[in-house]
Amino acid sequence: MDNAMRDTLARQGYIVVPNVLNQQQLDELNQVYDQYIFEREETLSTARTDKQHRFYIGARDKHMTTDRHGNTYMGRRLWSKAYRDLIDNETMLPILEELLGDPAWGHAPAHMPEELRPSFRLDHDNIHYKPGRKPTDGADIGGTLHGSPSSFHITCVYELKTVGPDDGGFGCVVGTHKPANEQKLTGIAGDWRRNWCDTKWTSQLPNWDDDVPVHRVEAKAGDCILFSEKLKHGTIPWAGSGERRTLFYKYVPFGMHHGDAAYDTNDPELTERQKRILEFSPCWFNEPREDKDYSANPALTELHPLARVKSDPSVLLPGMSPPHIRLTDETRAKLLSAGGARATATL
Ligand SMILES: O=C(O)CCC(=O)C(=O)O
Repeated sequence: MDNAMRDTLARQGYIVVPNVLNQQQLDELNQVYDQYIFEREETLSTARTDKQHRFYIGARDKHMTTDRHGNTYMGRRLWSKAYRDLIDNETMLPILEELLGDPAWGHAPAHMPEELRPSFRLDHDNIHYKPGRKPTDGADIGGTLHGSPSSFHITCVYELKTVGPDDGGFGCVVGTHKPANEQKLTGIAGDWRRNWCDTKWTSQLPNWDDDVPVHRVEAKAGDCILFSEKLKHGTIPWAGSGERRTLFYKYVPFGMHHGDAAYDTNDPELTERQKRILEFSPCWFNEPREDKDYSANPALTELHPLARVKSDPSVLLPGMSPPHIRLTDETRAKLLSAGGARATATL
């Protein structure tokens, strides 16, 4: 990442990295995607699924396996060399290492030891597909705004087909990864989460604050939109005459829980580096979600000895906020009493 990219990312909360994938990679990724869409359509047409939702690919078939630490993983279906290679794409890898490893960006907790900082993890992935729109097609309502300055994950958005200026797809409220700008957005009277973008089917609130403009992000096939999940973002209704084919790879700093997808790390075709990026950390700076069952994943509950109740904000780039360290009340109390001055000093 050069300084111009760093400045843009610090200001906007996202950047578009051009030409990350070449034509051969795009062809291979699209070929597997084609097959998936074909199978999906067959299943859904027999199930008579609602037309509006049929092209959203969310849950995928799973294949369970267990790693050397006794953690259980679910394999994913869109899995071929081209997809595996996206885990540690050579252009995006050094950018991710920097953003997820340097606590100045507000993703890695400040108390994470330096030797662990290069070790980030692919937390989960996602896919959005939309068929090309015809004038006779019904409304597409898009999605609500989400993301928060206390988030700590980073997403690489790979476009497998070009997204033009009025097509829709990824949109965001520029600069809202910083709390001062987020407050301008959340201070807008009305349902700003839903009414954030002017399209054929949706409208932006008339009292929108010009200091926090919405960007409809265009990208060529092969570009990667990298955004911080601190940024308020969402899906703009799809209006393109061509398809939307987008892949989302969501990464977290070492030792941070988010969605915890759990990949098949026993796949013999993964490289050592890819396995390292997929594997759960042996210990954590935050705690697992209470809404999930971690009994099959013992390593997901081990707190790192240097865990703290909050990340020290003094290391941050101007205007940035620290990651939220999710801990139970019990752990928080334990850390505060055991760590004494060390734990409270960062409060
Ligand atoms: O590109 C999009 O459709 C928005 C994606 C999104 O909201 C997300 O990844 O959380």
